[in-house]
Amino acid sequence: MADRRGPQTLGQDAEALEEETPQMTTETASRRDFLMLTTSIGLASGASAPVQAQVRDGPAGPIRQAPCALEPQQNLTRNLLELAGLWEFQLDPDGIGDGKDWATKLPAPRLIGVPGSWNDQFEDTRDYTGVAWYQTRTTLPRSWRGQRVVLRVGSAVYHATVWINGHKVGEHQGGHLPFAFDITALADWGHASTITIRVENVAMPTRVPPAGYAVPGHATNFPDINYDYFPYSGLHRAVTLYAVPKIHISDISAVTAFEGADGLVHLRVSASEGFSGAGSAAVGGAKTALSFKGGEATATLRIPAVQAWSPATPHLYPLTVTLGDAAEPTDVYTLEIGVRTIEVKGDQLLLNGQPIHLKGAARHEDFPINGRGLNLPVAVRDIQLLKWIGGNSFRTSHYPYAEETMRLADREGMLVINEIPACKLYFGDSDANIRARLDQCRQDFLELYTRDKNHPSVIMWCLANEPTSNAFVNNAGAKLPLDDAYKANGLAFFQALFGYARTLDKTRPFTLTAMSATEWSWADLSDVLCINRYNGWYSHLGDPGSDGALLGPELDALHARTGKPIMVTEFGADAIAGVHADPPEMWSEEYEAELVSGVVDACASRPFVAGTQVWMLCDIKTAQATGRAGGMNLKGVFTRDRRPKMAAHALRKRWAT
Ligand code: BDP
Repeated sequence: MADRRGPQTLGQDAEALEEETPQMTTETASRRDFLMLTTSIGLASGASAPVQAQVRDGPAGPIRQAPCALEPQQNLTRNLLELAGLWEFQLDPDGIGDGKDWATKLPAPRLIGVPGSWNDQFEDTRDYTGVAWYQTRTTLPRSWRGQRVVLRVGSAVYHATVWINGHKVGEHQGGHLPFAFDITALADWGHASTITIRVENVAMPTRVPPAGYAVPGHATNFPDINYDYFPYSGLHRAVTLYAVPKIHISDISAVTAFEGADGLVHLRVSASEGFSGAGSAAVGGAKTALSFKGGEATATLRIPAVQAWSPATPHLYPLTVTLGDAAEPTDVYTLEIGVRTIEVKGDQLLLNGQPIHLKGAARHEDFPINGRGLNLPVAVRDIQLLKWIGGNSFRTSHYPYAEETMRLADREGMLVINEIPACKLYFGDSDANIRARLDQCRQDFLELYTRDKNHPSVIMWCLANEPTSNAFVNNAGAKLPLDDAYKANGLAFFQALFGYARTLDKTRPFTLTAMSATEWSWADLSDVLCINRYNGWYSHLGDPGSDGALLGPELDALHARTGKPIMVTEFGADAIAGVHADPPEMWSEEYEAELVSGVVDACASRPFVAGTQVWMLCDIKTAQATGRAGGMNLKGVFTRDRRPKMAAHALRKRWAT
């Protein structure tokens, strides 16, 4: 049953929240959440938590977590085998597979494309979010023997359990981020290995994004979720096996700065096995020796007459780190970096010391049939569409995007607001639920930061989208008034989350995006205030000019109160491509174009507005709902098949010319 107890205070200060270990609870799971009882996730994360998934009962020696800081690469010392293709697949709606050893062999599988969401691949899986099993077989090449062999999953939404040859190696919770296990101890040389991954995406109030907290009988969506994108499920990104030398580079952090015309690269490298010994690093003609002690080495490299990274000149430098002797390296890894700085000064966001205005869109990873599965041509095309409208930026609404997209953004000079999956957080249920969500948010940020910290395109982290102040709806559909405990819960939560995130990254600003009813005490923790506004759509119906007209004074007041830079990170209207009306009517292309133009003009005349990002780049699939024609959110300025609507032309006129 969903928890309907009123808001409770978490304890007033964030520290108390930070220190106690959050507990996953079954208390609030709804009936269909029976899985909670069988999977028993038992989170254990926090400021000092290990980065990756938990490790379970591998029998043949220790199964070790593998860091996901470095995307696997094929080079002189490393090998990479991607397991994309047709996998065996079986739904398990009754949760019987564990007891019947499906990890060894699925009894009645069909074939499925990986990567890809399962939902649109079959008729009976469209709205299914329960347990499903994936299985494939491959043979490890003999040449990998003696190396560390790692299995890495790029994204499994939402909870995954992994087996090799029937031995459980670990679990991971939270979609959209990679996790990996060192499976060397289980490698069966000379025989085919069976890899099994059980995935489920059941909506629960203890998950992020949370779902299932609305009062029963008042479901507003089908499937019943509380966020506005389809709950696509499955193996969404590459599953890879890779081999690295026993002593290998496990992490690289490169923080850049300028000194006169030179670029500085402050480097921290981690190596496995507590390696102590020599290495080297090279970037942009600069070279340095590295001296490892206990697996760590630091150095600063100076690139003379550096070319700074920016949207206009997205110059990237290959940074190569070597372990051991450069002529006969133990391990080598090459990473592309950009030299740039980002900071907030007064009411300005400064890139390389100069005020920058972000123009662009929020997006989704969404395309027919693939669902949320990796689709490289679409990822490439979307950045071209952003450039076509004159954009220089996007937000990874509402979850981390594929690593390939982040590399594309670096190369194409896109400024990225990188968001964890904390969409529509809620603070009105039990302490235990709120703590479980905080725990997951911290884990998500830790994993995202670890994965994306070296991308020059990432200029800001977004720790939540539209935490809800007004979503607790009673059976009559009325919104319940907020009480002080609810507000205090939210504030303690965000103090803990922002505080934790700021200990990891001291070089980038943080934000959350605030809807009109989000508590200002929460949003004010941001370095750049980000607001989402839908005047002319959810209010002021039929008046497309209202958003721009109302935003102007609101922005001025916000600026006067806080003195911070402000971004409008969402605004828009649904438009059915091909529907026209004069005078403009809701759902017509003219209405969307007029609304969007009004907001862009209101922002353009205010120098403290650091960015304007339309909601959204392309139409997306979402849950079925009143107001979601065809199960779609149609606020794209391009259609789902990437054709421009009038609003895209209006933006192009303003931004690209
Ligand atoms: C905002 C949300 C976004 C929705 C959008 C909308 O951040 O996820 O899709 O509104 O309603 O509230 O279209």
